[in-house]
Amino acid sequence: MLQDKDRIFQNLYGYGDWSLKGAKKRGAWDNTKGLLEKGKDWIIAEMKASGLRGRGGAGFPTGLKWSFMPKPDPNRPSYLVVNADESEPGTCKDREILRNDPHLLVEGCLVAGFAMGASAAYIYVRGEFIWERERLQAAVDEAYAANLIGQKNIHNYPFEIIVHHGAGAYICGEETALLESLEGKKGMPRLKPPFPANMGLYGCPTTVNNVESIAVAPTILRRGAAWFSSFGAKNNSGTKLFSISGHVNTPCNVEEAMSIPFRELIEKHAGGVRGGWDNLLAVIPGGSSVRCVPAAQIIDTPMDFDSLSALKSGLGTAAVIVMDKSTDIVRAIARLSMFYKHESCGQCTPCREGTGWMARIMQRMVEGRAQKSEIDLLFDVSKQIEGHTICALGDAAAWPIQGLINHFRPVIEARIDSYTARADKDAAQVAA
Ligand code: L3W
Ligand code: SF4
Repeated sequence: MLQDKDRIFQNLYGYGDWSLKGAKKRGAWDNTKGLLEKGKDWIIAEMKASGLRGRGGAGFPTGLKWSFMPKPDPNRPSYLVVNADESEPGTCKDREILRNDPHLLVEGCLVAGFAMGASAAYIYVRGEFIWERERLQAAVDEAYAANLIGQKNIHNYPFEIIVHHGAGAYICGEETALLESLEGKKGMPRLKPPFPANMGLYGCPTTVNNVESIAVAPTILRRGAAWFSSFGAKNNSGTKLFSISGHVNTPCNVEEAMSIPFRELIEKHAGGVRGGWDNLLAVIPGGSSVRCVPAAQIIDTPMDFDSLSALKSGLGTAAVIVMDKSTDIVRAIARLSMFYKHESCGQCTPCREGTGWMARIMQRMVEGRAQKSEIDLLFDVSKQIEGHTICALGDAAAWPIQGLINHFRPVIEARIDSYTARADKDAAQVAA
């Protein structure tokens, strides 16, 4: 288990002082100038060596992403954009950073912005996060007042931070929809390539990173890449915030070492599964956009990108949704299908039509009012959506259904049988 001294987020639960004074006592803003003086190349090399992979869901290597930014051009500014539009069902970790340790993010923006030659950071905050946005803005204001950021600051690197409040659309968490929204347009994903590093905000080079990815950067640089990469497994290093919800005794957010086995994570921090381990049905380990994993497969699995991918699921945002045997798993996945139908931006046909089609047939599966042959049809439709859309929302809508069919087909079939038997009985009674 990770020791307290190795936790980057020392004020995750908000017991301490969130302000600049409190943050400095915990080590934030400690010799930031010294870090910058080591130069951009050193920062990017150190981030690469740390093995940090993006904490927003995709797990793309952070140092590598920063290295994609072109050399500074006076006619074409570069930007850092922080994705604080945390909306993935089950995920509530970035919210705690904004509330309780916002200076880690503010300092991270300066360090990351410097490394990639950005003149400003835009932090895009989820629409529903009203007082989180106020808290973040207060921290940014403190940083300006203390000359830590701004055009003239003690770090000798002119840098602005702008907090932008979204309007509450899940799709604006997709990086290019977020950029459209920042530009004042409807939040609709762009085709990639070009990637934001070449053509991002206002057509300029831009890196979009998750809140947690940026907030951990200063501590990694201060304590060293070797320290960070000593946690977790190869290619899955570091510490990680997990949001544990559902049928556990004490749901929580916790920072743990990456690759901690699922059972250990739940026993140590969430008080075990409600009703004991024999009562575990399945887990969605990475926010709603990944396939569920049945109990027997996940119990001893290391909670990291590669181990969960090997189970055809994913670490995603590390939002661990635990379901015990009281769960109606068909209804639970049908509810997610409704969510994706509602959040689809509608600009590409497989997603616009497919999410609605899947949600309707899932509702019939919940009731048992379906033909067994439709299970394969549903799977086939999900396969036609996967990989055939502009952004990852299409995949995200398809995967939970594929997980359900792969692992729980007998549950769907039993429901259809039960409905058919009831219907036959009713028909016989009417005939009699
Ligand atoms: C330059 C290349 N840049 C990739 C960059 C790209 C992006 C990052 C990852 O989706 C997933 C999604 C959700 N040159 C590049 C390049 N990049 N190749 O690397 O890209 P990608 O396309 O793998 O992922 P994505 O589009 O960022 C994110 C899943 O995360 N998810 C989470 C969703 C919700 C939240 C939230 O509420 N906070 O994140 C959970 O699973 O479904 O699959 O920056 O530009 N050649
Ligand atoms: Fe919009 Fe869905 Fe297409 Fe993404 S996949 S661009 S959400 S219609």
